[in-house]
Amino acid sequence: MSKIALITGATSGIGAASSHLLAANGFDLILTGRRNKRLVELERELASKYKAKCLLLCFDVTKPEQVQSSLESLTENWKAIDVLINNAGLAVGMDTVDNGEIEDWERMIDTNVKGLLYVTRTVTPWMKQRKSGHIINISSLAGKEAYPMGGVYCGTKHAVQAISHAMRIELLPFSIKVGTVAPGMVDTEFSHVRFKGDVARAKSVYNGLIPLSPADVAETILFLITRPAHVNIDDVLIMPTAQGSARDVFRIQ
Ligand code: NDP
Ligand code: 8X3
Repeated sequence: MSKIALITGATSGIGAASSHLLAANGFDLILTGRRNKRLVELERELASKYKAKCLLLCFDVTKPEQVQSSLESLTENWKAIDVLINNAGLAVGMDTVDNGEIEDWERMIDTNVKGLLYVTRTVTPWMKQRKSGHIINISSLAGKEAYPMGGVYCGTKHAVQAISHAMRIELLPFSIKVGTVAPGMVDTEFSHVRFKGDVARAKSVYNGLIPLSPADVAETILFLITRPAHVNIDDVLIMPTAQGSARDVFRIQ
């Protein structure tokens, strides 16, 4: 029988790449995001390339009622989720704490922290009942270190690390694995969102270096979720070769 994986933020970047790789490896997929058109296109592509079985749920992770009612609409078969990938997330704006936009902070905290919690709160009881499951939370290099102008984003990803660690301990009696994947720079729509559609600024982030691709991160996720039952990889920091820390990047001029 195929395993079932639920991926939040499947419409772009790391989530879309993970959807492709998991479909290619025989997973049935619950794909979620706010952009329904993209979900529909993704489902069509995965069906034609890999004959994948997909179920689409279009919801906003920041809205607890939407999260709960969408997930509760799943049939019992689909509720038997083996792998939950909490990937939906974003950075909005770059500024010092005294100048930051409150609306930007709220979007980051609501999506990266509260959204992850809402989804996890609904799915985890189903895993506990079956005494089986694996939760992968997508953190960031920003969950390992802080950098100026990114304080709130870094705070949300530090929260993801802390929440994941606590969940890992809470879920020990249920044989549920919890792991974090913390990437450095990945070339996705991330910078486009962070810089609010400023294409030139978003592109400049990756000037003169080769960033991680979303597929690089997806391969790491696949490795984690295909270890034997007695092995849990708690935490992975994955970086482009050209990046040594949030602020140490080697660029070819
Ligand atoms: P993308 O912008 O390409 O993808 C983000 C995904 O999150 C989209 O599918 C988007 O879907 C979804 N999303 C955002 N807000 C919401 C919401 N309110 N409700 C539901 N879904 C939402 O970026 P990445 O692939 O790079 O980001 C994925 C994760 O990786 C994030 O958690 C990010 O913080 C993390 N990360 C990214 C790094 C990078 O350099 N790119 C590095 C380290 C970590 P939709 O808009 O359709 O809702
Ligand atoms: C994204 C990586 O270094 O821009 O999570 O914060 S970084």
